[in-house]
Amino acid sequence: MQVVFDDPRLKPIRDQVEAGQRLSFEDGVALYRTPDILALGYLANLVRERLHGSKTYFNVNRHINPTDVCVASCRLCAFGKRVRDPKAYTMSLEEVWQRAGEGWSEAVTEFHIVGGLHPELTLDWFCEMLRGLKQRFPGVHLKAFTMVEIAYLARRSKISIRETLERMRDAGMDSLPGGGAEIFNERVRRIICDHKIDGNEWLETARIAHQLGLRSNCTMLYGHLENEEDRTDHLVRLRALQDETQGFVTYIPLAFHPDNTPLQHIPRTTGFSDIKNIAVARLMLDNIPHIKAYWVMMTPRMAQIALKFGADDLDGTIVEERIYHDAGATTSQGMRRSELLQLIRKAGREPVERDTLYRPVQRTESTFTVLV
Ligand code: V47
Repeated sequence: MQVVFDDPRLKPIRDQVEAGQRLSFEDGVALYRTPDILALGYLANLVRERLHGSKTYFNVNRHINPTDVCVASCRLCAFGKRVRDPKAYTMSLEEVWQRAGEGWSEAVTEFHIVGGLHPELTLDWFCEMLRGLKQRFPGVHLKAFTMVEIAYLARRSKISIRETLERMRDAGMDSLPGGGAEIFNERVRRIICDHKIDGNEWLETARIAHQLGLRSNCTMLYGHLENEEDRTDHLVRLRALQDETQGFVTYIPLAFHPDNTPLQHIPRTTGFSDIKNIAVARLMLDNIPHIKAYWVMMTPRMAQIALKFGADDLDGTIVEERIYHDAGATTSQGMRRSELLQLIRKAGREPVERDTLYRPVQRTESTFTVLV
């Protein structure tokens, strides 16, 4: 099929993508600036199908947020609460373990565990939580704690990030989710999350995790105060670390949801920019295998469209999502496995249930085996 490219800036990029060559920072900025979303989609889909054909991955997972108490007070966030806020909650260990087993009967393969930066919960408490989960759910992968949580716990425990990660790994942590990266540019980061670790510290924590053999995801928060250069810089820095460690599994672009945050005057992102962020990522991140269209964030309909614009993954069943719903998300809090299958098929793609590390999962009734 001969696709007409309206934007002349995309012609040399097209040649490079077709030849499988790496795109530069300048190319990234041009991709973010182009209004030619269909040409962008064509190129991103070319790469997506080269890597994965029509396969579209999802998993059966459950989110657990043990606490929303957070000392950071980031302007981007509607989830974190001060310790004395009457609306704040902190689960006991028993509650975490009980919550993990609740919800739908479908056997989960992953717990996705993240929370606020609590001023009192200790590293030992989190290790106990992990050990208790592993004991009760030995077959479930524990994807737990953002780089920000790891760095915070290391500082509070007065030990290195390496030792913190080693202790958590030994307690049962299998990999790390991609949150907390936000945007690496210091000017913008200072405004949206000034009490968090900076971009270099986020990358260094990921580097150490990868060196210890732990895989992780990575994210970028867009649609607030950042510009095209900031976004491209973020992707290029993730790509450089990936060249070094090969530790990132999936990249997830996260659209800023402003409701109930101090930045609620900022308008919501459009479907156009959500799709564009998927496509540019697929083209720039030539060394990260998977691009996730997080359906909670994008809405299921836009996530379906994203599957033709570079994304090959939709995330999972989730069961109970809080971070985006506190910030005004109108999507449901979870989705059944059968609904995800249908969503992917209706988008003209081939669903593949995966575990956290993208090994196919085969189900018989309510049990599952990971095919290695
Ligand atoms: O770290 C917080 C972002 C992240 C808001 O690794 C917000 O598989 C938008 O990282 N509007 C948490 N975004 C979510 C996350 C994630 C989600 C799904 C899958 C994976 C994975 C990771 O959400 C936070 C922050 O970057 N966030 N507040 C907000 N108001």
